[in-house]
Amino acid sequence: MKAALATSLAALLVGSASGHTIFQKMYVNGVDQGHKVGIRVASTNNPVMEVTKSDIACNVPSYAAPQSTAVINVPAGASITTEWHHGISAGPDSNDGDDPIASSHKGPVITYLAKVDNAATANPANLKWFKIQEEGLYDVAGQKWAVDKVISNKAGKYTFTMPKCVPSGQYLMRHEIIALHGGASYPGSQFYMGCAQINVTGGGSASPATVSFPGAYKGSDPGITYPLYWPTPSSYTIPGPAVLKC
Ligand SMILES: *[C@@H]1O[C@H](CO)[C@@H](O)[C@H](O)[C@H]1NC(C)=O
Ligand SMILES: [Cu+2]
Repeated sequence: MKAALATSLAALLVGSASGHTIFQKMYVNGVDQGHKVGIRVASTNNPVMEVTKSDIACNVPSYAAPQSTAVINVPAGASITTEWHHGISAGPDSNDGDDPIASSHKGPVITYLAKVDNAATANPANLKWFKIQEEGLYDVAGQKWAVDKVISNKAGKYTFTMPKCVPSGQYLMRHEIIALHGGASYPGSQFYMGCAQINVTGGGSASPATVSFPGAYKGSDPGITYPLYWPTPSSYTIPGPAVLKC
């Protein structure tokens, strides 16, 4: 009985391992900025598993070659849409049941910015990050997570607003999905992120408190070690600091 349970659990884990994802495209006020343009696209769709590793900042350092040198202009207050896919693909892959990400991969979508001098060349180590967006379990009755919006219509898209008070200038934008299906113990939750190279224009004068990656997350955070399957989730505490309020 115990062995059978272990076997089926192992099968579940192997099955779900195929549903990974990559952040690879961005739209500003609905305008497509181009596939893999202005984004440090991870060279693998495998998740980062350990919050203490340097990869937790902007994913594996060997970004999908060639890494874009573009910097995307983002007016403060603009609508940003990101696009995720299971593999590297310019659009939805209708033949891939796990595109944009396997439906098992429930969890939050979170976005941070770090001020840099040159977004195209900035080293993601030792930056100071502040959170500009977060969404977790947004519909308890329907058990709907931010990731379900990414999966919606298989589009891989997620939309949020660049806060108006973010100061003008260049940033790395760390955009993240945390998949909680393995999160009953740590390490188990899967961290998917990519960093976009952006230039905020027409910004404000916020001076938000900052955190480091690694550093902002602990394996013991209630939003990281999280029992997704039982009991049925009634709340979820998104990890990291408070979102910037303008
Ligand atoms: C950022 O935007 C400002 C204001 O439009 C512009 O002067 C500057 O050249 C831009 N920088 C980059 C790297 O695009
Ligand atoms: Cu996965």
